[in-house]
Parts: sequence; C-alpha cells; structure tokens
Amino acid sequence: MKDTDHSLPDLGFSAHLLSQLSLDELESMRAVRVTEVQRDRITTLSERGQLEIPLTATFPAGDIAVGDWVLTDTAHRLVRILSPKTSLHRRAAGTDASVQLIANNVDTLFIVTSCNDDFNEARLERYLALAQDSEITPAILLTKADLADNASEFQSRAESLMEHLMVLSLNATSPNVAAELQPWCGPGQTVALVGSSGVGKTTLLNALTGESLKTQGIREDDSKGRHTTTFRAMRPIVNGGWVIDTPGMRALKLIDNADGIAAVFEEITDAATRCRFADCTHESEPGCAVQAAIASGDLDAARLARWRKLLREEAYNTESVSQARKREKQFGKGVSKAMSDKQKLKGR
Ligand SMILES: Nc1nc2c(ncn2[C@@H]2O[C@H](COP(=O)(O)OP(=O)(O)O)[C@@H](O)[C@H]2O)c(=O)[nH]1
Ligand SMILES: [Mg+2]
Repeated sequence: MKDTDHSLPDLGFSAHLLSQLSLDELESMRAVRVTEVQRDRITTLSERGQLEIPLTATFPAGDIAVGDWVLTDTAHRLVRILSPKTSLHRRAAGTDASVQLIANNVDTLFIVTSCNDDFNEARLERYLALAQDSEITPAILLTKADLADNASEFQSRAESLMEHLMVLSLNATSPNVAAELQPWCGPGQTVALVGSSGVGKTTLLNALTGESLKTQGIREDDSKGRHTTTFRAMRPIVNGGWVIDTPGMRALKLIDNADGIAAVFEEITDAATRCRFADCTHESEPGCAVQAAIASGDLDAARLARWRKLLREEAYNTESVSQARKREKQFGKGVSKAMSDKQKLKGR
C-alpha cells in the first residue's frame, strides 16, 4: 500500500468514533485505521501514514477486524479498539462454534454474483440479511451481464429479493466499471466485496484500486485447501474511499441475524401480522394471511420456503454458538475453582 497522506475524514473517521474519545485521549492518543490483520500484527493507516503494530495477548488477532479504528499511545502501542459503526461477522466455518469478524466500519456491501448458474436467491438473501442486520447498505452487482442473453431476467430476479434494493448489471472487465461504482465510493466511504469464487471480485477490486492482483478463476477460496495466500485487506480506491476484499466468504453462516432476515423478507413479516393466530406457523392454520398471499399470487411459495429455511438455520447457528459460550464459561469456572483450591492447599 502506498504511504500517502490521508486525512481522518478521508479514512472514514466519523462522529460515531469521535464520540468515543475523551478529551485526554484526543490530546495524547492517535486514532489509526486497521488495513490488514495478520496473526501477530496489524497494519494501520493514519494522517501520519502507515504503521505496523505488534499484537499482544490483550488484543489477539481474532478481536480485531480489517476496517477497525484503534487508539494508539505515543509509543505506538495499541490501547483500545473503538466500537465500530457497523460490523460484519459470521459463524466460523467448521464445527467450531465461534463468531468470526469479517470487516468493521463498512458503509456499503457489494454482493457480487453473476448472470449465470452462480445466481442463487437463497445465498443472496443470506448476504442481504447480513447487511441489513449490520445496517450496511447492500448493493447487488450482477457481473458477466455481457456474457448472458437474459441479463435483464437476472436483474429483475435480484430486484425482487428486497424492497428498494440497488441492483447493477455490469461487465466487471469493462473500463467503465469503476465509474459505475463511484456513487458508493468516494472519500471516507468503505465498501466490501462478498460473493463466491469466480464471480469477478478480484476483477472489480483491481478496477477500483488500479492495482492488478491476480484473478483466480474458481479456485481461490476452494474448501479443499487450495487456498491462495490472499488475506483480508483494506485498499484505497482510485477516486477516494476504501475497498475490503473478503476472501473465503463462501460458507456464510448467519448468527444473531433474526432482525436482518425479517427486514429482507419484509412482505412475509408484514403479512404474518395479519394472521388470525399470533403464533401462526403459516402451514395450514385457518386465517393465515401468508398462505392467503401465496394463494392470491402476491407471494412466491419458493420464497416462503427459503425464509423458513434461513430462519431455522439462523436459530440453529445462534443457539449452538450460545451453547458453546456457556460451556466455555463453565469450563473457565471449573478451571479457576481448581486453581483457587490448589492455592488454598498450598497456603496451608
Ligand atoms: N466477460 C466477463 N468476464 C468476467 C466478468 N467478471 C469476471 N470475469 C472473468 O471471470 C474470471 C474470474 O474473475 P475473478 O475476478 O478472479 O473472480 P473472483 O474469484 O470473484 O475474484 C476472470 O477470468 C474474469 O476475467 C464480467 O463481468 N464479464
Ligand atoms: Mg478473487
């Protein structure tokens, strides 16, 4: 990354972050933005340029996300992580029931899919719920519109996934693409790219940053371990703003996103308020407004099925993470009790 000067507003510093600093901190500390998180250190950027800060046990890598703002003291030590305005996180992949931070302080989530078999309503709804829940503006980027003869069909299918949803059909390889995305970029703005392998994320990233990272076809975040060495990083956009690439976001498991799901499926949540029974399951109860909407063609049965599935999944993920946390806590208590018993024995 170039070591150019960036003002705090250009870096995305906002009132939300400023309000977290005391007068003392304002005078003696520096707020810096995290552009890369490695296992043992973070790379940050401030008005004074780039700075690498070693991580310590107090601030392990798992607690800091790309896009975070942190406070540093005069010796460039990490003092505090400022509470982010928005936070993208998911349930970690695999059986390990933990939460994984993806990126913080993102303003717009570019959900990238292509006008081909990659297009999958259920997956897009999942990303939309994630964005809604984090209060990040979502925009769907439909790449490879140049290769499809039915791009407008994909466009309208995408638009039907949520009220007032911004959908852009584009050719990610065209020289105009950065200009087309400009409305969401600009000084102080942070965008993140999510989507499956092969949909054009690296191509878009290169267009936005003017860099030329290698495009990878479909192998980049293959679950079979053929990972490339790409890591999450925040990069400057040519005409201002920042873009965060999120490699390895293929298996997206939602957690604590019930509100986001309700917002994406607003027409179902709305209809449900008109059901005769408050605990209506929308299966076969009399007076079910959701089933009535399906019968009248106002609601798509497939969409209802996807809503149910997503809700079930989300509940399962949220529950297993909270169970795991409880177990960890109990284990922790057991350990500290054993320790204090030991101390008592020693003291005798
Ligand atoms: N024709 C065309 N090719 C595209 C488009 N977007 C991506 N590609 C090509 O698709 C392949 C995968 O792109 P890449 O950016 O590596 O996808 P990523 O895995 O999401 O990072 C590359 O060969 C790109 O040139 C598009 O809109 N139109
Ligand atoms: Mg890529």
